Amino acid sequence: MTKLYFYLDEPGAEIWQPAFEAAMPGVDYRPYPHWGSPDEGPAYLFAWEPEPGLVAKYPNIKAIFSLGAGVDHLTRDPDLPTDIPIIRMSDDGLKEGMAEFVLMTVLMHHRYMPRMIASQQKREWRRLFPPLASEVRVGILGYGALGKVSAAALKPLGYQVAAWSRSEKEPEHGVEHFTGTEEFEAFLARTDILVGLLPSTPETTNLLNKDTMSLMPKYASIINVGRGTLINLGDMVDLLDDGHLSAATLDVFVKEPLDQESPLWDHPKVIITPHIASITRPKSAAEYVARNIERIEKGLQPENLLDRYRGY
Ligand code: NDP
Ligand code: OXD
Repeated sequence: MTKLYFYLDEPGAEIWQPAFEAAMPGVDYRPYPHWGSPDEGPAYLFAWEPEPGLVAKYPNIKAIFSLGAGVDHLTRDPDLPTDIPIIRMSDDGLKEGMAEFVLMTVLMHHRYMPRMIASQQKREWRRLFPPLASEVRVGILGYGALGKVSAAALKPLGYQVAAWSRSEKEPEHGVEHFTGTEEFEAFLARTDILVGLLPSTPETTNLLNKDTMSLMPKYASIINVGRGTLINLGDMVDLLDDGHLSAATLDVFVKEPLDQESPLWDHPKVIITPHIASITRPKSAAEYVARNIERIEKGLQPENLLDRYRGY
């Protein structure tokens, strides 16, 4: 019988149990702290941000399923054993949710909604006339599972979509592609609305700073749904205040929840959402985990295995 440990850093473990029981009939589902002894035999772990040191106490864990597409909530544990395979979430629900959120926020930036909301708060009747979607250049940082579905959602509206990633890609679906550090500046220079969909790694940390964001056209805007480490927020606020950038929507932060004292909450050009751009949904996630446990048990490589060297 498959044993599945479950760890969530907030309440809600009970809504997952029926989904796992439906996807894996007979599963021995054990939400934390009811994991039992590690001597009871092998187990898989499905987790979001387990407390540091916990996983190391359970050498019976065969593989960890990240509840999210990102893995930084796991790998920041200094005691995490380096030999446990980690499988990233990439189920259909996560992709659909992200495509919706990116489409919504790109439309909001394109149609000047942050400025409309700021005007409303001042009771100001201020008419602004946006360009057509076909005149707006959207740039997606990261062209993986979520970058691709987001690009596909934007294209039918006519946006000029480009994407940037580490490795070269075949041109597809009319999305212009930029590769690596050599093409980063050209990518920024052609981007009016930038969507951050990168994992947190040493290479992506602080990638958007005063120098790089200044390369974007005047009145460009930023939507960050990847990880908070991407942006130097102090530099971003300076560029919003001096008018170089026109707006930012931020869904992810280095420290979550965002501090109560953060000046970002009140910034008239900033929209904050609490890491909900996309969420992992029990039914499709449980099916994804079940499918991958079956692969592991058959000796096959699971889908979306973390490459620890690349960091994603
Ligand atoms: P993928 O691994 O499928 O894609 C990652 C993309 O980033 C790839 O295109 C990769 O390039 C690119 N990339 C990574 N490092 C670099 C680099 N140094 N330079 C250029 N490109 C780089 O991940 P997903 O699309 O599934 O998820 C992306 C991120 O979104 C997650 O890591 C997570 O942090 C975040 N996320 C946020 C959510 C939210 O609710 N806010 C929800 C889900 C995910 P290449 O193609 O060449 O490998
Ligand atoms: C994430 C997620 O990795 O929610 O942020 O999937």
